[in-house]
Amino acid sequence: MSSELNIKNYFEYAKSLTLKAGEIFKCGFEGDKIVETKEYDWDLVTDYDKKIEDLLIKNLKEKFPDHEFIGEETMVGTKETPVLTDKPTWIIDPIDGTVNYTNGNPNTCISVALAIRKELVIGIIYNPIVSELYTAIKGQGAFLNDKPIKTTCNTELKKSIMEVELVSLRSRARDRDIRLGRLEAYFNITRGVRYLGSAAMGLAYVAKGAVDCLQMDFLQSWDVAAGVLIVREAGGTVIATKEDEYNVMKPRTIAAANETLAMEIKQLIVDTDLKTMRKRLTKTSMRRKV
Ligand code: 2AM
Ligand code: CA
Ligand code: CA
Ligand code: CA
Repeated sequence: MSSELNIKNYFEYAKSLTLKAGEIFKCGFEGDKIVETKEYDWDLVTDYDKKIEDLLIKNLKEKFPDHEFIGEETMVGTKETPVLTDKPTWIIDPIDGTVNYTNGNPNTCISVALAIRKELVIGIIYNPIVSELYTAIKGQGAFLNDKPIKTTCNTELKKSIMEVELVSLRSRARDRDIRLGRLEAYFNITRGVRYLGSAAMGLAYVAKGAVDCLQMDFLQSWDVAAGVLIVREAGGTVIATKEDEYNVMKPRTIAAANETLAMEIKQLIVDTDLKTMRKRLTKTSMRRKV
């Protein structure tokens, strides 16, 4: 069993290591870097993504040799599907918002989380460019630069600012009309729609109340693990809008907000998706008739 004391030790070490990694992050942000495209020309990776992930994993491994690791750049290289075991597992995104990072846009960060027995117990999101360190230990609240943070208690979508994610519009052509239908609904219903371009920063913004809620699709565990715990510890919830139970290893379609607002988003998604499918069916049958 990992005692509270162990978790505190893991946290203190990971926090100081993340701050150190932040110095490298800043060097790459301000200076020269090698930028490569992955599968698509809008999906980028830099030499700093790899440098930062290597630094984090190498040091954590040395300090905690029996722990497991899931890091974006390591996993993508192996093409394996990451699996969470009962062992303490660090879930790492060395640069979340790499496209912003390469453009000198400060909405980008390092995301580090620890799960023990498949439960998130530590979340750290660090944006070295604006010096924001978001932290959470399970059961102990969420903090921005050591000051407690809370999600908003706004329970009406029509009075909410909503963070969304638009990458899936490009990467998943077959879901395009579903996503566009939802976006139209968000535009019509909410007070405003925002897109930062960093999933982890989006969750951090929900946690500190800079946006009321967030809805995103097709993310990976490393995009969200730290942010999920930080939102929960800030009094909010993260739900799977398609499944009954939220699973950090399958964060396909999620909503984050206070409980009431998250449930309102879930219902809106069900209703809007149904409308889109009906429209799709009508279009298909009209085409057949012509
Ligand atoms: P990344 O920068 O670590 O790749 C951008 O909208 C957000 O979506 C970022 O958090 C980005 O993480 C994430 N994302 C997930 N899948 C992506 C993809 N295939 N291409 C670009 N960004 C992706
Ligand atoms: Ca990436
Ligand atoms: Ca990411
Ligand atoms: Ca990344």
